[in-house]
Amino acid sequence: MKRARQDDPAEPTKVSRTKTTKSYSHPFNVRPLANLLLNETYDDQVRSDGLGVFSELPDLLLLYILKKLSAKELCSCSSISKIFLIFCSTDQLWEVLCFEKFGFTMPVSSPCWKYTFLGSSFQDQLDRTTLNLPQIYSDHLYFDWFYSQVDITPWIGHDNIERRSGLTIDQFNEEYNLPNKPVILTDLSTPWPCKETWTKANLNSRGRRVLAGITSLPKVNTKFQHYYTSMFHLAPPYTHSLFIDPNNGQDKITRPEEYSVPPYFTQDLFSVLSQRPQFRWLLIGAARSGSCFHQDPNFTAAWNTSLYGRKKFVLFPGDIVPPGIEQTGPDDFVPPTIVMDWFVKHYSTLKRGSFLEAVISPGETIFVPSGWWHTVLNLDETIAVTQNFVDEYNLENVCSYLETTKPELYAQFMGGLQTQKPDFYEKATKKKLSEWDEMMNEDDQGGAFFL
Ligand SMILES: O=C(O)CCC(=O)C(=O)O
Ligand SMILES: [Fe+2]
Repeated sequence: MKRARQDDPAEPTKVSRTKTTKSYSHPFNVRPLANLLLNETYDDQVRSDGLGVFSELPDLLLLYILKKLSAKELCSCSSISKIFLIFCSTDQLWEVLCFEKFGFTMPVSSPCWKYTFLGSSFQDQLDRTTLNLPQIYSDHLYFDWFYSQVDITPWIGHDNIERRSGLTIDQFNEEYNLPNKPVILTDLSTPWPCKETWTKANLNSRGRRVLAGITSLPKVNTKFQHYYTSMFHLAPPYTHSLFIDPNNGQDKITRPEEYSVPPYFTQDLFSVLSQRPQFRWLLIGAARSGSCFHQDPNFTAAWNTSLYGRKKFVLFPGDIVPPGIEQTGPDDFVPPTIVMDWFVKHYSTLKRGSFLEAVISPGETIFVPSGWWHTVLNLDETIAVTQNFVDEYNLENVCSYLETTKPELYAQFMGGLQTQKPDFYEKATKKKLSEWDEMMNEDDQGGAFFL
């Protein structure tokens, strides 16, 4: 969730004299919890007096209760005390109310949810500096706001992923696809019609409807134009993916003919499946939104081309679980839920060079090989296109993943390969035979082997 703009006079941001350190003063005088350690004179009584019996509750629980209130009730609670005013002004409470009130026809009136709900004139009347608000310490109240403000420029300019152009298909396969190594290709999208046609204005003018979802609210069928406006005015933390698939009717905003699959990625072994997993997406994201750490579905590889805006990628090889991720099984991991959260908490603690990172600019394509962990932060408003694919180079990874975790899909895939692409069926099954042979050979050399 990001709302406040740097130039909003109601959201003051102090810039220190040293220029390099910026101090972030929250509009309602909230500080991160850790700062409490620095305040020896802090008087806890302020919180107890302000919240009464509710001061016994942890902040998260109190916010959970306040989330049940209507706008009118929140406004009434705001007048109980200054501390209640601070809690009741938290933007996450107003996000839900805004979507209930406006759906995806949000008026573009304010960079924060509360004032969008109440109308911009209300914001004009409120001068928080005269309220003399007490300081309060809470991560739950502070960080949403902080993520919308924090300087992200130190995260730019450390690119260590190779950039290449003019590669032949053989060169690409030999240098990147076979070794499963990321690369940025700078010359692939030049002839694509979508470079002209997928502008914000043009996509909006196509007047289509999409099934759109936001946070925990149910998906709604809305005009793409409304969805787009709401999303960019009040940016949610995630990149939104809309399927590019003329057959399932989900996304008639774009058509596959508006771009062409770059020659390195045209092998598409999942095409043997009659019902294949979704594999191509239009990605739209506001600045500071993104995709949290993940490995791509079914261990497929992917290419991702930005058409508008810059995208920061951070990648780790499949056998190194990135910091901040708890992995308990192959398909079972808990990523940070907000991309900005990962960048703030983990990115700057990493040793430079111990992972891969780069910013891709419009027109550039990144190859994300099979199994690589990646997270993406949109530095600007972005429109991108991505496809996942299975080719002969990642076939083995995909097969061993499917065999252990999705046996039904595995059986369909093997069946499809056997009838439609027998060479690849052999390739997919040959590896297993040789493993079997190895075991038998080991057995020959003296090990006991029971069937
Ligand atoms: O937000 C992005 O561009 C990354 C998308 C991605 O990694 C994916 O769709 O798997
Ligand atoms: Fe991905």
